[in-house]
Amino acid sequence: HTFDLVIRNAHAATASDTFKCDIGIQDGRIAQLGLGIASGSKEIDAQGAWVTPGGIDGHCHLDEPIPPPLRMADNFETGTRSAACGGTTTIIPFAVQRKGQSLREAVSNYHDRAQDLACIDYGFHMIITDPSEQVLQELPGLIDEGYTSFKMYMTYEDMKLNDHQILDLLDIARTKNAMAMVHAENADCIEWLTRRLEHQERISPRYHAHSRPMLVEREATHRAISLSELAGAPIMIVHVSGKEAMDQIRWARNQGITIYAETCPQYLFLTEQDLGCDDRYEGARCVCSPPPRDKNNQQFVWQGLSDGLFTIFSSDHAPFSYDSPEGKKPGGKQVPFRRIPNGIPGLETRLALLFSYGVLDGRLSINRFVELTSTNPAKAYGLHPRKGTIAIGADADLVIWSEDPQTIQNINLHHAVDYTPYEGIGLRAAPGLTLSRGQIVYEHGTFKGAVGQGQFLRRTAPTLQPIHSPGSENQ
Ligand code: DUC
Ligand code: ZN
Ligand code: ZN
Ligand code: ZN
Repeated sequence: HTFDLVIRNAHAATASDTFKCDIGIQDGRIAQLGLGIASGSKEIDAQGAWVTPGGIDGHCHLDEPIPPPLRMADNFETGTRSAACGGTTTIIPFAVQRKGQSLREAVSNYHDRAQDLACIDYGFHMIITDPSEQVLQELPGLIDEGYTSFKMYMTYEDMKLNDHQILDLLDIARTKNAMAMVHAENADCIEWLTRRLEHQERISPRYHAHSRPMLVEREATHRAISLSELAGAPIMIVHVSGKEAMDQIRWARNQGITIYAETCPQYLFLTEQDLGCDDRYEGARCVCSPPPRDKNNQQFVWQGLSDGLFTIFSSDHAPFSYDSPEGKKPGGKQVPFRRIPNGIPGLETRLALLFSYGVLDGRLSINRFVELTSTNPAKAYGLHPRKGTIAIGADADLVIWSEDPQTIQNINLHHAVDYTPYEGIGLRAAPGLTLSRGQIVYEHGTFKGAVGQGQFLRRTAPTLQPIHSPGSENQ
């Protein structure tokens, strides 16, 4: 046989094309595309189903060390297993710098956490929490070694940076051509609102949303844009939740400022009401930051996905079990919203939700779907063209879609979290088979991969084109 594996009768989609073909795979890479190609040692008949590049989740949190009793439910084994079962073949989680720690220590700690456990390929963004003089000197070397992106927080007491610190880091992003990611929420406004709510004894989960309204995101988004403009370095604004933040991004692009933007499933499928309409604690399940907004904002986010305002679509998977002293009930207790760990799981459901409600419901072209979930994250984070496309020479990271109606149920998911915020949502399609470098890692409900098979990806500089106005590209 000529190939290790041939996928016959694929309806392939990339960010720019759709075509019917057979896909010849050799040594983990795509070796030939065409109709009637030679035989493989193994053959899979896709029977005309959609075949897309494996998903790249450019924003997820796994096994981050956090103060006890809290602990993330997913480590690199359960997290990557869940990702693979949802059609994702590459993840870029975060290596968090603790205060006083060098970036080198932070990154090597994460290698230890991932190395023997990851089932799919991975890189690390750094999270910089302490940009001391030594850290500013050390950062360029780490970028050269393939950690070509880092995240900066404008909120969270233990993570937040001030504007001066952000400018120092953006200056390095500019000279080293790294991708700077920004979590844009105004910390002082959130703290002031939180204290006011606490004085009013408004502490149940639903008040989390009241403590961080759109205004605090809008302000920080505009400030992040200003800092980006001042430093002359493009930024990726992560987890954009609705219209007012989107308006700032559109404004920036109309000024000729290159701003990239990410959104996530929670801003399409959840609303503030999911945090509760009364004081019941169940709403803690959907506590994440920024919080989900309202139905109107969901429609604006859909519009931004279709018209090019958004560059990428990621999960922001942050895995805390609900009924757990390590998760949403710290120490076993129902706590005031201030102390509920922020984040929801979503690695496994990201692609099926966007494919069903975006592509099959006619809101997005299949090409735009591929761009948002795979090609653009590959370009933004220096993995393209090895990852993020179907092309000769690219890694054989592929999804064969199955258009069987089904319902999301946590019992069918492969993460270690005890709930999904998307329980009961219907799907028109889901990944039926996932290949990671030519190996089947998921097939019809069952994980087929192997622990430790994932490889660390040394990444290059971003290769996204500058964006100067929404809709001027990506369509
Ligand atoms: N918000 C974050 O900033 N990070 C993790 C999860 C969340 O909700
Ligand atoms: Zn052979
Ligand atoms: Zn964030
Ligand atoms: Zn996050």
